[in-house]
Amino acid sequence: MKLYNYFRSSASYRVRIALNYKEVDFEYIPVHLLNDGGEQHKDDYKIKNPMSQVPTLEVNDSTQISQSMAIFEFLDQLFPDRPLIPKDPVKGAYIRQLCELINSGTQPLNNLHVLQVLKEKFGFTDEQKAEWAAYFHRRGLSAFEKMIESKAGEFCHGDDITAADMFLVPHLFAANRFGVPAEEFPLLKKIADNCQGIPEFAQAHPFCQPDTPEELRQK
Ligand SMILES: N[C@@H](CCC(=O)N[C@@H](CS)C(=O)NCC(=O)O)C(=O)O
Repeated sequence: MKLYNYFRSSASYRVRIALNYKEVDFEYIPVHLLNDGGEQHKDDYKIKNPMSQVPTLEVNDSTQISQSMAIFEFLDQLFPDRPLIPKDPVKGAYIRQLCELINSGTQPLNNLHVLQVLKEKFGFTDEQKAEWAAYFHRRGLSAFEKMIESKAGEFCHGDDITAADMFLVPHLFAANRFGVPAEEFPLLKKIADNCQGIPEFAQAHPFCQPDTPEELRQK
């Protein structure tokens, strides 16, 4: 499989963790979101992903899957061992709800394209853009923390690693870039620290990918 992705993209980071967790070998194809107006907007990439976003998982010449949630469900169906989303309906709904809180309720508001449109079409200053992004990051992460309070253990779902942890860790990384440090959410920070000790998470970190710029690369 080929994963079209970008080192710093939180949705790409989610999928890298899941692929590592399922022990799937994949070819890393970088798509630079800023260079040359953004490689995600090039015609040859838009054939694979008409939304001009990463990640896209290419399974073969005729199967390209975008949307990290769809990729997670696909991986669980193809490789049922080590489920990302529990099969139990109630537990499964709890994990999907946490993933969607990030995937549809928080991350899209801070997406690169949204922030570019706010500036270019609606006249936001860089300061207003940063304020907007921080507001929505805080709103989502506060709700996420509330939602897991009574169920968390080492991870979001007791002591089991699930998709919720794989959505949370990249999102905290993204929020930090917008001036919202994980320290504001002690329970989330604890879980993220636990996750970072797991090789499948650590190997997916943005600072050790093939397209990580030299100045950010973890030594
Ligand atoms: N819901 C999508 C989100 C994909 C997404 O927003 N990707 C961002 C990077 S994290 C992107 O490609 N942005 C490019 C742009 O905004 O131009 C998923 O889960 O895959």
